[in-house]
Amino acid sequence: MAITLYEIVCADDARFSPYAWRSRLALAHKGLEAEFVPCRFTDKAKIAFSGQDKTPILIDDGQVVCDSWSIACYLEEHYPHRPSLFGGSAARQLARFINHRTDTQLNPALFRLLAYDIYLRVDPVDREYFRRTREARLGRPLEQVHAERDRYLPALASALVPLQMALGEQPFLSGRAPAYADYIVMGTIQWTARASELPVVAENAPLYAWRERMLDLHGGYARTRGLPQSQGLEIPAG
Ligand SMILES: N[C@@H](CCC(=O)N[C@@H](CS)C(=O)NCC(=O)O)C(=O)O
Repeated sequence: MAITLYEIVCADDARFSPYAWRSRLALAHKGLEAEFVPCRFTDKAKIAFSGQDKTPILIDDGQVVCDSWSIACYLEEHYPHRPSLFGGSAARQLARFINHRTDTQLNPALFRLLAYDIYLRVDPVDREYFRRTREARLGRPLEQVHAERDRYLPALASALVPLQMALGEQPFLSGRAPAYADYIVMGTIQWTARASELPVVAENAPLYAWRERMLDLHGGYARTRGLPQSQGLEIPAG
């Protein structure tokens, strides 16, 4: 039975969820095909079967797995003969650290810069929900956060420093070959690229060269999949 992944989409069908991109890249790494089911933020009834209200959600052989980290662990355990996502238990624990660091430092630093762009890109039916929940999180109106964005750039630059340093020394965060830690951070890069025009990655930085390598992986998966409908090169939903 085919694997299914539920994920949030923009109004133009672009796939921009940083967490769903982690799962997409984990599936590609394992060489697993999947069907991708688009969800709006307010499509809570559509995902109620999962017993919680967030995506990504993976369904495989009747098993429902929520949360991108749990999905990665599930894929690693259930598809052990395919390329390893972590490369051993110590590497898995380090990837977990990268997961926490990205969720608590990098993504929040970026979210303040992206929030208003995302608001403009989500489906119109999601706008009131997105504004209400995100303004509660940010503590002020989206327009105000947008107007103040220059003030948030130093925090983003500082969250990127350890990534730039690591990638100046090795081709991937995981060393010579990409693994799940790379997919965690690439999810964030895809989120930015698909939801905004924000130039997060300067062209001459190690992060830029890494992103190019990441975009090329798995037959150019991150370059060609999940694009807005108007730019879809091949399988628009996949
Ligand atoms: N820890 C979760 C976070 C998932 C998450 O926050 N997903 C967002 C989409 S990117 C969501 O479903 N939000 C629904 C909402 O805000 O109502 C993971 O790693 O999968």
